Amino acid sequence: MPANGKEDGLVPAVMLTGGQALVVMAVSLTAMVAAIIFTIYLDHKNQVHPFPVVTITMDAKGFHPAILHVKTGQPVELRFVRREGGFCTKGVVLSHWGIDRSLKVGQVTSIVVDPLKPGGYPFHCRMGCLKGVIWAGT
Ligand SMILES: [Cu+2]
Repeated sequence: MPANGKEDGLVPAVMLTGGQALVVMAVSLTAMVAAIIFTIYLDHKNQVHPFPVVTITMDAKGFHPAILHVKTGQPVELRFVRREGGFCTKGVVLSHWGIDRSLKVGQVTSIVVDPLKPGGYPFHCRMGCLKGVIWAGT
């Protein structure tokens, strides 16, 4: 039997004294903490884009895609690309967030939104004739 019966379940193959068991535990804990810190570091390093990006082109017929499916509670970057110079594609309105942004022909306009609750978040041109919706699900 080891000096301290409690260590039996931890290291059954080796008989450890209480002091040795403490050292093993300390080393394991240190390794675990180091692994966690390293994982966080790697995550941080790899996060070029911390949230999803969706590109939406816009022409006289509307938004493409007009229906987006995203995750609730996570920001999403919408990249609007205006394909033509018609009056309808001059801007996009995301009323839930109070956003009204002008779009320039051939340019990318980035808008980050955060759908906090599941459901539909409509967007449209300034007159409301071209429509789309962001569906936030789980
Ligand atoms: Cu319009």
